[in-house]
Amino acid sequence: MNRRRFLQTCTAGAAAVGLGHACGCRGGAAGRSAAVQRGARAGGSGKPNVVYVLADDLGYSELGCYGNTFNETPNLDRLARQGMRFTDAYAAAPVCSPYRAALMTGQWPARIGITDYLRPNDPKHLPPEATTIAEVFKSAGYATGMIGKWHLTGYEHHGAKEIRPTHQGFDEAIVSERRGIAGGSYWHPYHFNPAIEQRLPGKEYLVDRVNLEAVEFLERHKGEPFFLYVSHYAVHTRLVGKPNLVAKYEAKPGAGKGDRARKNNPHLAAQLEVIDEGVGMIMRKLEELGLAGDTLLIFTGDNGGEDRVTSNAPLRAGKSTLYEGGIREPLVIRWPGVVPPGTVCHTPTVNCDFFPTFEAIAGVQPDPKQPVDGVSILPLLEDPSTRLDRDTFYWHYPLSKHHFLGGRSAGAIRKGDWKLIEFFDTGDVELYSLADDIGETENLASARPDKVKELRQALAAWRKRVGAKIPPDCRDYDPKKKR
Ligand SMILES: [Ca+2]
Repeated sequence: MNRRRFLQTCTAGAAAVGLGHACGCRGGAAGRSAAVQRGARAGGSGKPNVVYVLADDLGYSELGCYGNTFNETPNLDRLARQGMRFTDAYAAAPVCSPYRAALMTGQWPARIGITDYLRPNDPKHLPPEATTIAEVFKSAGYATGMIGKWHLTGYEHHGAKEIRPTHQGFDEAIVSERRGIAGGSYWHPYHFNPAIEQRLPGKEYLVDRVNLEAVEFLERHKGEPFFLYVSHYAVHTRLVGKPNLVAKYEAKPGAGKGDRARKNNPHLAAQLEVIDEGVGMIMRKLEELGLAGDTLLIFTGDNGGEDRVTSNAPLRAGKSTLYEGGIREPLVIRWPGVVPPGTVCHTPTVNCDFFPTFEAIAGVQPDPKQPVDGVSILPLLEDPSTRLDRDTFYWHYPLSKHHFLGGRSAGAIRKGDWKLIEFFDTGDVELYSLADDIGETENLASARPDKVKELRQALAAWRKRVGAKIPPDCRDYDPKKKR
């Protein structure tokens, strides 16, 4: 059996039983031996580095390489030319914390029990006993670091038990919150952690600071395999761009006005430009250190853009909803020697997939005690046309009142190109054919009762499998109830 065939068999086996690890090759160990050996340069450790850059609330349509003509993202566009761009990359949730829980553990948010964003005094946190991607890398001898937003715990400052990144496998947690998320605190001193000392001259801007810390981490750990998670607080509202960049975008044709513009938002564009600049700094630093060929560089977002400050068109709606605008994300991955440059992958993926993918890359045998819902995407990284034997994705987002951005208590399933959203508040369902209606404009529920029945049953069966609950107060509530 050749390597690719073996990988496919492995993925198929994993999908068939619903666990990313259940196959004999344990999440793609064969993929590792082949892909990793090709990715790692002669004389290297054989353990490729991984840099995962996450932008907060960055929608599907903001990057130049995703068709945006107002924002300027030259470095990310270059990254896409050198790597692979995904058109159907999903977030496991339409808001922050559950996305991050899924990223860390490879599990659906419903399984791990974090389905909404955590409040500052939340008694919930990512359980310390869960194995995280940082712990996976650490067990393989990697240096692990995260910079920026964590949002997987309540905070001591607000009377909660605080489980920090350093409790979850990260050796270093830099410029990270100790009292709630940034929420517009983009200038030093940072409201989310006043203990952070200024390091940049003049008025220090948070996105610049995160970028600086990222390249310094690379320099510090150049001699060993490393995993770096760069988790920007931008572009979460309230949007605050650097004045010179805001002025630049305000002067462009078609510019929206102010930080609440619903299209061509100059503040969003200004913030995104600095994130893009940081990706350029990381690319340059990797080149300079001779590590570009040994490093997977990943860029993505955690949930859809807030559609009161931007547009996710052609997708419908945005953050907090289970329409595509809330859950479909930009994803670009570069890995010289493994990922063919300038490729586009249309196979759907979800961010739970990174956990088994990283296990395969690091050569770590999975912990049999931790079920994993994602599958390794290594076969896609080598060949984007590979068909994974996994075609169904699930979302579970029970709310006891509407999200303040409009999201409703709901669950959703995508199977092939069919997508069903089941609203828990009213019991209504909507059915869309994404193949010819990416904007979810035509509800086919009454035209296709057979499909509705099939998908509803599959969604209910999945909820049972992963222990997803719909609390009574998340059904039939008064939509006007105040949060
Ligand atoms: Ca977010």
